[in-house]
Amino acid sequence: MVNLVKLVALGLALSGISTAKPKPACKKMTTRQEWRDMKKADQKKYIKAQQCVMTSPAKLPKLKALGAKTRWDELVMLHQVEALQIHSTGTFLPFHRYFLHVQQFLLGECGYKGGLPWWNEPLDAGNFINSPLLDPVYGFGGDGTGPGLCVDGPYANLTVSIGPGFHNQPRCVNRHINDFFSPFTNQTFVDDALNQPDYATAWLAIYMGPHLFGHIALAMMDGNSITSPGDPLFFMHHGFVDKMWWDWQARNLPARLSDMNGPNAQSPEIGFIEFNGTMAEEAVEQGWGSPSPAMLAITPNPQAGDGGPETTLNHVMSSLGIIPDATVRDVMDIQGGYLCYQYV
Ligand SMILES: [Cu+2]
Repeated sequence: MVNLVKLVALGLALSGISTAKPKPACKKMTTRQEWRDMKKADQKKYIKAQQCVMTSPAKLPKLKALGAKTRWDELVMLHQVEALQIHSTGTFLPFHRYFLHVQQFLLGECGYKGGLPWWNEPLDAGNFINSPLLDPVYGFGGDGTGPGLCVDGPYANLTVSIGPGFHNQPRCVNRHINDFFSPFTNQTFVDDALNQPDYATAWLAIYMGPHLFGHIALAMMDGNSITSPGDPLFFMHHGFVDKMWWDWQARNLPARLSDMNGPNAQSPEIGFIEFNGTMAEEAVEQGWGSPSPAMLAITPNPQAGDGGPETTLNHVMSSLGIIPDATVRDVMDIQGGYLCYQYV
């Protein structure tokens, strides 16, 4: 009997069929819980680590030279420097998945070992203002008040020095809740995105649907598209965005773990697809200004790995040195080894 098993194994080996079990790609799984499913103690741990990142001094000389004062500023600056290649593009979803991974790394520097929380926005669509996520103790603080629309809660009295747009001026964490637009994050719009047949339409439906309207309804950091990650609430919103992509992928993993396309940079004629006007007109109308020559000097080539204007699995994503570069292929599977997390 043993010999027979051995013979069969040998035959399979000779025929090129491996009998070895595939090695588990994912070793230490973290779990991303919806904020209100977390224990109060875990919410506190997350908030404390966020505060720590926001007050830890910047480390990277090239980002300090451009105005980053804290580790948090470095993270916001990453989003600022690459803003014109990670929005309105096919790289939007993979880059923001990578961006959350960079945030996880920075939280880890501050001792945080848990998974990243996320916000199930359909539960609060139309009523963001009363969301438990805006709690001043077990949440991210509420609607901004006063002239700067500064938030209360754990992120009050903290300063972010990156933004708005391509300017760098110290500001409080600020936001302005608008429940006229928050209904567009409801389950109907989520389902519309999840029902898209392929990546080309799915990224657009996520981007122009719940993602965009969540941003409009929260108006984080002056409602600024370039530097909204200055508000920690950004990462709860983008956990929701990332989960939408994963839920879409999970409906057909064999096809969707490799479905990738779309431009890898904004076209100068179009700029952000959600705003009218060319890139140059948007820079003026939105008050962003333009990247300085020093900023352009550290901006990655948006075609890196692609060799052309279309996003591929070989596309190289850079965090400007906060963590090593990764490819789009690395982040396609949230349990592929490079990433190792699950949404519950
Ligand atoms: Cu973004």
